Amino acid sequence: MGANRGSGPCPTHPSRVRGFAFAVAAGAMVCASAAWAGEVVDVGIRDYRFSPAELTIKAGTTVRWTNQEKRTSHSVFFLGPNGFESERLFPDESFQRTFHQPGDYPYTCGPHPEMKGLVRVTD
Ligand SMILES: [Cu+2]
Repeated sequence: MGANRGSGPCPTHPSRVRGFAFAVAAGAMVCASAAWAGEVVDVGIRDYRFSPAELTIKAGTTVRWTNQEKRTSHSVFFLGPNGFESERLFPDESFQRTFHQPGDYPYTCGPHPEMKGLVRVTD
């Protein structure tokens, strides 16, 4: 039972229709509807970089990654024991995750491990 338990994607608010599948695969999760009212922060993906690569947000905030490339697909791949990978994002597609638990959430891109990002969640 890690500290990040319960901070996975919200199963009742999937960012994409097919997102439900990995939400279930990620295991038991807490999904507070109130969190949906939280702020949404955008992270762009272009030129093989997450922009901004590092982000500090308050718990309850949703981060939305959008692929802004012309033709390259990427994913958002969270590392660590509760890690999981988003589906592949093609240009103009996005993925979002609401962070309920404070902590550091390092991530990379499945097909491009040289891409690095970090979401820091505070109280
Ligand atoms: Cu990538």
